[in-house]
Amino acid sequence: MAAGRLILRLLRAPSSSMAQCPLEGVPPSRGLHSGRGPRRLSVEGNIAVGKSTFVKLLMKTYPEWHVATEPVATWQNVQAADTRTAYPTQNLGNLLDMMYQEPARWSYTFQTCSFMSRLKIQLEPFPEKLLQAKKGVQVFERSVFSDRYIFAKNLFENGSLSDMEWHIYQDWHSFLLQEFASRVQLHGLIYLQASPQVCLKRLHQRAREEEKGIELTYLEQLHGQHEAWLVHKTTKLHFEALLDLPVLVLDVSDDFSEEVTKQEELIKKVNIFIKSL
Ligand code: UDP
Ligand code: D5M
Ligand code: MG
Repeated sequence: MAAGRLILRLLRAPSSSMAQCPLEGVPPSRGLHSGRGPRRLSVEGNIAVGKSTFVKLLMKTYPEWHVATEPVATWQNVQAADTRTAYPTQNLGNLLDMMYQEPARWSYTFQTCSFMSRLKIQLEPFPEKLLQAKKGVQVFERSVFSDRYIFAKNLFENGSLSDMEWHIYQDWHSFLLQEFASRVQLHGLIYLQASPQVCLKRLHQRAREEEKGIELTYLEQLHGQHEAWLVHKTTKLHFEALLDLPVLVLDVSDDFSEEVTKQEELIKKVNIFIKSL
């Protein structure tokens, strides 16, 4: 049996929370990074908490880093491609909108689409600038893991995915990520934390058309999923590589989009975190 297969057991994360670390918000070094290749991080957090704003700040501060934003535009405009040339041939519609309009009909389809787009991004070869950098850093806006442990899990729990869909989803998610384990590995997570109320305010401010029906209850559910996975560590995980993954919790309740002092404070914590990996 391949060693990777032994990993696929139902495992539970240890109960200790990085948020309880003595150095506020910064976990101790776990030595997870082998010293070769870039450090790979994912920025996690509720809808509209400020992930895109935050990764833009990282790009501005560290132009040498490689940052992959969430492929929302792909989901808003799903294209059928010619099977031989791979050129888009037909616009199939806005899957993000379809999911919010009819969750029970489209949530499973959305999971297949979002997972595939995230997997492709996480599997992309390292860009040249990262290969040349001595200590390269690659940052993803969300990951194949939040797809499952935040969204798919929540959609199952709120009834938008059936037992059958949830079972099939978990089966292929585990299988594929076990196969690609070393290539999708992350070295740390940055959790942007704010109350569901703050997120709702920012969501209204952003005014993305597809999201106008989102209610506080949905953001509360997603907040609970983030806290369970990244703070309380009570979410049952299925990949050994996730179990001891360092988590940097950043409180972004106060506006950081225009506040230079707040931005500097966040960047300082990220800096210490990266060095600890
Ligand atoms: N935003 C804000 N203050 C912040 C962070 C974000 O007002 O400290 C606004 C941002 O300008 C945008 C909305 O909140 O209008 C959602 O931010 P973003 O798209 O970055 O959130 P994401 O969904 O990527 O987490
Ligand atoms: O997230 C972008 C939008 O996409 C937001 O409406 C949430 C939604 N999203 C992202 N991933 C998923 C999955 N896997 N299932 C359901 N909905 C999802 P934002 O937080 O605005 O960057
Ligand atoms: Mg975003």
